[in-house]
Amino acid sequence: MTKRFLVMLSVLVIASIALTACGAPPTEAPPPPAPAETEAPAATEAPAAVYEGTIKIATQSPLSGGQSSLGTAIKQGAELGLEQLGGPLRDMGFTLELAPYDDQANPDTGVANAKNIAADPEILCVIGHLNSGVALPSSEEYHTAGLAMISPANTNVAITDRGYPEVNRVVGRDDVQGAVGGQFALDQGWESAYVLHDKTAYGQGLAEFFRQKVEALGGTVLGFEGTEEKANFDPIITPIMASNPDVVFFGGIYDQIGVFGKQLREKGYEGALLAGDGADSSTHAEIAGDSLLAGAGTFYVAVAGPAKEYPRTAQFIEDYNAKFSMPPEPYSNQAYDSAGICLKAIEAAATAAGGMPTRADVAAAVRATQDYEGTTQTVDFNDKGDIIPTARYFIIKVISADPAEWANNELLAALDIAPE
Ligand code: ABU
Repeated sequence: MTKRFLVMLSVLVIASIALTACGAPPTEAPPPPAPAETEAPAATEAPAAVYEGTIKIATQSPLSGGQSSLGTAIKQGAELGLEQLGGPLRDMGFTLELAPYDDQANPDTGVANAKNIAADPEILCVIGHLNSGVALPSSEEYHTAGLAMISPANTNVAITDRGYPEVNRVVGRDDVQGAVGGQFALDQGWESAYVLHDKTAYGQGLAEFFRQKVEALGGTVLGFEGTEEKANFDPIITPIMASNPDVVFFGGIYDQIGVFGKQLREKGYEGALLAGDGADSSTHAEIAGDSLLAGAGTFYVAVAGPAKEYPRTAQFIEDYNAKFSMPPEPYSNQAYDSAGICLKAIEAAATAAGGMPTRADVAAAVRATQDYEGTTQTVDFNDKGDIIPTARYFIIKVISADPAEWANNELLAALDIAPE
């Protein structure tokens, strides 16, 4: 071997050792990758439904002050509804709570409460209010928060005419109620009317619709006046007595109408006294007493009316009496039905979401309510949130001054009328 050959051989041997030490690729094919999992990839898997957490339904109505008998009826109706109709949501795993708020029949209080309601993420539906003048500004808050509201009592047309997708009602409207009152007055031969209202959205709106109908039918409106007076009506009664109308119509609530009516009769008015659904409370009889039966009598148009007038309310009346030791007042079964609609909508929205639904889900589900079998009627909503196909309007004559007999006042007519 030459010296040169030996040097080349050494270089080759050293290079070979170096390549092996550096992990040079083996000449064999690499082992196949581990077999893929047989289950579907996680990204396409539906997450398991999780039905847990607290769901609250709020009520807003006057629980204190002069209008609390109707406000309490709303709260209690909703409470019974939650207790009796909340089973499916509780069975799913949710905890249900009622969150009652006292709006004191005061718009500022209602709005302050509404802001608190909107700030509580557990509240998914609101049942309220009694007063349209409170419901209108409060529901601006619900609308902003995307929170469903069902009114068991509010009749002012703007409640639904604003077209808010969250705002619904299960009673009729004042354009119809006022017209029903005007038609009734003329049908009775009461051709001259003196019209009062309480300066609220409800009272004034209703009085306007009553006036329009009376005038359209050829009647005469001798006076049209708003008042917030609650104690001394002398300055208002004086021109009424001077003009001596066949009927005095008052768009307001019983705590004011009752005091006014009593003083009107004390001054010797012999004509008829007519009001809208705000007069429909047994507390009206407590306030006005025998004056309700004086002269040509006291009448009211009602949008809730006595619970016993509905075909499916027998069990509701029994259960309400048993739970609260008092008979249902107007709007209590409407609040019960409102609670049922809220609960059904939340259940549908939760099932679709596979867990806690959003407020938007619930509001959409409430508006999409189909053929809900309420105690008063089968409920659907039109695209504005008014109850369809019809709402019921009662014409009632007071026949007893006994508050315990209020639900037995004489039913003169019950009219089922579609929203205009
Ligand atoms: N309709 C109930 C009485 C009052 C309101 O709507 O304001």
